[in-house]
Amino acid sequence: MKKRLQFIIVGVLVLSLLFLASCGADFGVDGNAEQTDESADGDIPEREDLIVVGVCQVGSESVWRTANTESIQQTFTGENGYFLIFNNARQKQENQIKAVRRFISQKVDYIVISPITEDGWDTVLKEAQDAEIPVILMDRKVNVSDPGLYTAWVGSDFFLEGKNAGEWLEQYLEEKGMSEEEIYIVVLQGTEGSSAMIGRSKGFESVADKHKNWIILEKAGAEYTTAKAKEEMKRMLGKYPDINVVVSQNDDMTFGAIDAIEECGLTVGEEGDVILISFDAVYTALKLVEAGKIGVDVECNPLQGPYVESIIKALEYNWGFEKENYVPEQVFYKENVSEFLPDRKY
Ligand code: GZL
Repeated sequence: MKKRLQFIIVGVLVLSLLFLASCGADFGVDGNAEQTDESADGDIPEREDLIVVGVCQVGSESVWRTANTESIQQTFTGENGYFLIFNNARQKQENQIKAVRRFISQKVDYIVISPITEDGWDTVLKEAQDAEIPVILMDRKVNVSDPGLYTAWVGSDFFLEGKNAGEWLEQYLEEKGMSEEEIYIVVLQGTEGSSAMIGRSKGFESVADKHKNWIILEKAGAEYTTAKAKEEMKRMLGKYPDINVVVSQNDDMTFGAIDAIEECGLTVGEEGDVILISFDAVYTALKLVEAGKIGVDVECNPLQGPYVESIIKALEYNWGFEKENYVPEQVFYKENVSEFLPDRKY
């Protein structure tokens, strides 16, 4: 159902934004108000010529997340024909569910969600369906009884990411003549129950299970953050006398792991004590791949705004579209990374 936002005169808009700022709203890149938990629940004025999109983001836990948010905010701008209401759930699913309910009461045209975890979405997605507001999932997935509760999904193949990481390790060990040696592995996992954590774990383990000499000592939750990963890595270095490989499910955690390893007097990289496997492929991490400190970085492409917009356009103009939409990504290692660095966008 098409509802358009009547563009009110600039003076009234500025006064409204100043009022929102005084009651704790944050503002997005192009000045559209970000709704926080404290924001008013009032209806958006009758809409004429802008498509209103309510976006419910996981949080701001990582460099990847920042790039993902920027992609959304650079896509859904006023000049592109959108009014963006952006909510940062700060890692809490309850905040996401509240934001979705607020979007429903505000009668937005579309709801976009990056679900923090996969479970717990049936009820609120049914409410959006009853309100006839299409829901597009971005980045992570949901585990619901009826896939009809969401219109489409844009994101990565997390299982393949994990499998690619495992196959890189297979090849690396073979090249080093270590295929038969006992390899002690610890895993720094992302948010428990998140699609990326589930997929990357299963994908890597689908390869590890083929190697009896690969011993996964522990899988530690570190919430995709540098601080938690450093803490967990330090703890595991004290617990296990021999760690050969760290599988870190995002670059921010890898940065924390490197700090912990080096503070313990150990070294990382090909000639070092510990081999690092990472995910996301943000620029800073790729520089560490080039320097030989990270062995492999499996890209997870955060630039998903245009893909989400293409689904909204398809819905607006009754074009066809896929239910599942995978973003392009690749695997970086010392031998190939340098050629890609100049053009990296995040
Ligand atoms: C992956 C995304 C993950 C990233 C982390 O699609 O959900 O969440 O790998 C981010 O950096 O925090």
